[in-house]
Amino acid sequence: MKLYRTITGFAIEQDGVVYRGAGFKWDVLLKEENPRDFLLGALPRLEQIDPETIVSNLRAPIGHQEVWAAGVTYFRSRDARMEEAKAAGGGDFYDRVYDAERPELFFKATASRVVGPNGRVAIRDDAKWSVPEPEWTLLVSPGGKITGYTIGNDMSSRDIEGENPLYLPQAKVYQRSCSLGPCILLNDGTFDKNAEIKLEIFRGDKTEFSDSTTLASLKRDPKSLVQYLYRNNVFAEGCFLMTGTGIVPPDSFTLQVNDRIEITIPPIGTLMNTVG
Ligand code: DO4
Ligand code: MG
Repeated sequence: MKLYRTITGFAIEQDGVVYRGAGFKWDVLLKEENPRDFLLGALPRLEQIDPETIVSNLRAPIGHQEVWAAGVTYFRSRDARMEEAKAAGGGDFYDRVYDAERPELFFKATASRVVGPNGRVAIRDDAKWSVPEPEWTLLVSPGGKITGYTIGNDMSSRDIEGENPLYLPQAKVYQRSCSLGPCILLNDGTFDKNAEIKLEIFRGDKTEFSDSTTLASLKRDPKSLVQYLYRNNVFAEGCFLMTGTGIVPPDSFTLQVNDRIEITIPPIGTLMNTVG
C-alpha cells in the first residue's frame, strides 16, 4: 500500500487502485502503530479517484514529525568521509563510528525544511562542494515501530563537514536541505534486503552521474538504529529516520543550480528534485 500526500489531502494506492483519503488527519495516521491495517479496513468506504490527479499534486509526506538521520552506515560513506576530513585530522572519527556499536545519529530537519517530490532542494551559498545523499528512510511510530518507508535526500555540503566534523549541523541542516517522497510505502514491516537504491543526476540532457547500491550493503539493522534514536527520547508525532547513504559521487563532482536529481527505490518509486 502506498500513501501519498497531495495539495488537496491524501491518496491511497492499493493493488493499482487509487482512493481519496478523506476523513483522516495526516499526523493522526502517521502516529498509528499499524497504519496499513487501519487503512485497509477503511478502503471499502473510500472513493476511487483517477491516479493522474495525484501525480502533479504531490507534497512531502510529512506532517509535524522531525527528520533524523544515521551516518556512516555504508562502507562507501565511511571511505568518502575519511578522505574529506583527512586534512583536518578528523578522518579517524568516521572509521571508528563505522565499527562502533553506537551509530552516528543526527538531527536533519523539521518539516519546514523538507521539500516534496518535484520541488527545489538547495545548496548552501557558502558551500563549494555539495552532493545529494540518497537514503532509504523509515517512518517510525511514537512507540518506536517501523511502520513505513519512503525515499530521502540528505543534501550535504561536503567541504563544510570536511573542514571540521563539528560543522556537521551546518553542512546538513539548512533551508530545503532535505527531500522526502514520493509516498510512504506501508507494508507488513518486511523489506527486500536486495532492493536497489539508484541515484541519477542530470545536467541539461546529459547524465552527469549515476550509481546504485542495495540495502544489503547497509551495515546497521534498521531496528537497532531506531532503538538508539528512541533511547531517552520522545517522538510524540513519530519521526522519519534516514538510514545513511551508500552512494557518493566522485570528489570532482559538485551539484549545480538546475541539476535534476532522481532517486529510485523500486518498491517505493522515484523521488525527483531540481537544485535551485
Ligand atoms: O558523518 C557525516 C554524515 C554521514 C551521512 O550523512 C551518511 O553517511 O549518509
Ligand atoms: Mg546522509
